[in-house]
Amino acid sequence: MGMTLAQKILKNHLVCGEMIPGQEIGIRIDQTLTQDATGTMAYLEFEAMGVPRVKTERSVAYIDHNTLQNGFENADDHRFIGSVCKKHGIYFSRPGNGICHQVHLERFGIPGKTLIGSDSHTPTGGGIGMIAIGAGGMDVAVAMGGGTYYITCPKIVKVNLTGKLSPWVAAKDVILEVLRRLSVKGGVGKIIEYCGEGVKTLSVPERATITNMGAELGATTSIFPSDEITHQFLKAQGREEDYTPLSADADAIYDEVVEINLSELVPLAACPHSPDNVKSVEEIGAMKIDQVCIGSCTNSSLLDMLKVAHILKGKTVHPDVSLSIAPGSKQVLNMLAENGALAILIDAGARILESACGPCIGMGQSPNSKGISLRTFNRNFEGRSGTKDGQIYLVSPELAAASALTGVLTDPRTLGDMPEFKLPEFFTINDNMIVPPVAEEDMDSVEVLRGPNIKPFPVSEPMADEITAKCSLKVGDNITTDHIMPAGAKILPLRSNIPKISEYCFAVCDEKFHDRALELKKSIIVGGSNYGQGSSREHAALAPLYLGVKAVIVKSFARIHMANLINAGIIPMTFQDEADYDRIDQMDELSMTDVIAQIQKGDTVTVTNVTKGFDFTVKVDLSDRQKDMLIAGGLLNYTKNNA
Ligand code: MIC
Ligand code: SF4
Repeated sequence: MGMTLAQKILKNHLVCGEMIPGQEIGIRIDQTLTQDATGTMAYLEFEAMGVPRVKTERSVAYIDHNTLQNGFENADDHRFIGSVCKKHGIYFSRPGNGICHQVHLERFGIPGKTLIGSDSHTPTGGGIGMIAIGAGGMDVAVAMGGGTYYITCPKIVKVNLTGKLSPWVAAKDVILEVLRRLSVKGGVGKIIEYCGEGVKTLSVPERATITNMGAELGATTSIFPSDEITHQFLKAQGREEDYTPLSADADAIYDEVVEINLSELVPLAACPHSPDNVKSVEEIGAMKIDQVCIGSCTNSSLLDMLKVAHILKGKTVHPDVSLSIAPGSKQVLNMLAENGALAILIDAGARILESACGPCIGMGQSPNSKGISLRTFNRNFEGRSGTKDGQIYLVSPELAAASALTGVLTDPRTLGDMPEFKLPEFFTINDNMIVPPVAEEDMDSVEVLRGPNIKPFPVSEPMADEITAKCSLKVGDNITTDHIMPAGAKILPLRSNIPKISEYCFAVCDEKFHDRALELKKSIIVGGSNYGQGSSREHAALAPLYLGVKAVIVKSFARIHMANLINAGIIPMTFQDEADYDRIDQMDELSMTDVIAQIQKGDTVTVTNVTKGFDFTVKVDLSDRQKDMLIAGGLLNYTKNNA
């Protein structure tokens, strides 16, 4: 039987388990990446493991999230990460060098390799045929130490692309269409594999836009074949030797097939407050806008910027609109400067930001009250922009630039003929902002620099056999990790200080949660479906751990967050009968006995709602390894016990 591309790469890296969808498999990881907002924790965890040098083929640390330095915290963390990298064998991409996913695609990604990153948009690497997966910091730390990475063997969905995009319709519209059809939960437990004739019409940066935002489907990852277009891209990056042609077998069997005719797509936008709330520009109409932000790991490539420059050339940003642009990497910014496009952007009135995540993670450029902001980003969760009532629409760079000029949502197809936008034959290569580690024999000479904001991470305890605790919080469906552990310029500098950052835990849903949880000492959270979607931030598990949360009972979980809970020693439980969700209120007392034996023996645990006087069943549908890890009290304890 033929294999899909994803299956081939997974099989090549299989360490344990059987490639049967739904079963746990362990894979060998060739490359890792971290960014600074999750990296400090990941490197503290790596240090705690006591492995002197990373064992991967390539590990890279990027500084791109916490670049607003209005206090010592972020700068201290950058220095900490830089020094750890130097010592332990990790390449360090300095602040200013760009967004992790963009730079990794340009300089390090290799078709057929496996990559895990402590950032949910790591699947960007799927644009050049990698199996690139977002993970929690602890999983990345273990992989750096040479440990196996475990996932649930995914189902493979084929997205069969036919036709060719019409002028001014973009790669962003492809992924928005997939999100419109499949929703933010549609990819859970699946890898999305792009195939078909239409693939050949898409450049590597366009493919990377699509795989990047596959994270919003909840997918394990997304992947494109590695073909002649990949070859040309790697050659233009001076890395032709990294090219291997890779594709699915002609008779590969997929679990699902989605047909998309590129020729039929139209400009789309994801409306507030979810990436799957997708409408066509026509349906939304000529809405007045206040702000446009172009950039983020989804749409900040040279190709994107050249399109924007073409649209803005000789024009002025509408007087009622603020336009900011963050090119994705130093390479992109450099090339824009060299070819004159940067002058065009500046001339039109764009506010040029440094090559970093910036407004995407609420690091500045929050819109005005109730402001309508068009962004080329990948997430528009409520409050993420930094303005609670901001109305964020996710759109293509073409649509964003056209609208920045008119002040209203504008169909880019009104721009007239579209010139052909081609990638350069050679990119400008200068890796002077990537610091290599010292040789192993010199590692003792490197001092790790720790700022006062870096506090040890909370240590979890082995699982208790009886858990009696109140429900400290009840929330609804689609809770994101931005709800659980918000980001933004004020909170992000606390990423290496769990006691402090936990003051903001769930503040978006309930400002009193932190105090209540601390007062209760131990508690249980109850939630709806797709709980923990979005970011990979393990802080969304570490802060609840610090606040005494012992278990989370929900209708269903998002993949990375569930793994992070297990790593932190918090039991993820799902309702066997979802109707029981309605029978629990916040502050009800819940009790379970013989927890360890029940989890060891089967996949269910009986919970008593002491307050309301009834029993209900929850599923703890985990692999034996995950069960052992929970019983040991999380990944670090488990690793220590097994060492
Ligand atoms: C995000 O886009 O939400 C982030 C910020 O990049 C996160 C990581 C983080 O919270 O640090 C992600 O996507 O994993
Ligand atoms: Fe950075 Fe935004 Fe991409 Fe996250 S989604 S890595 S914050 S640019």
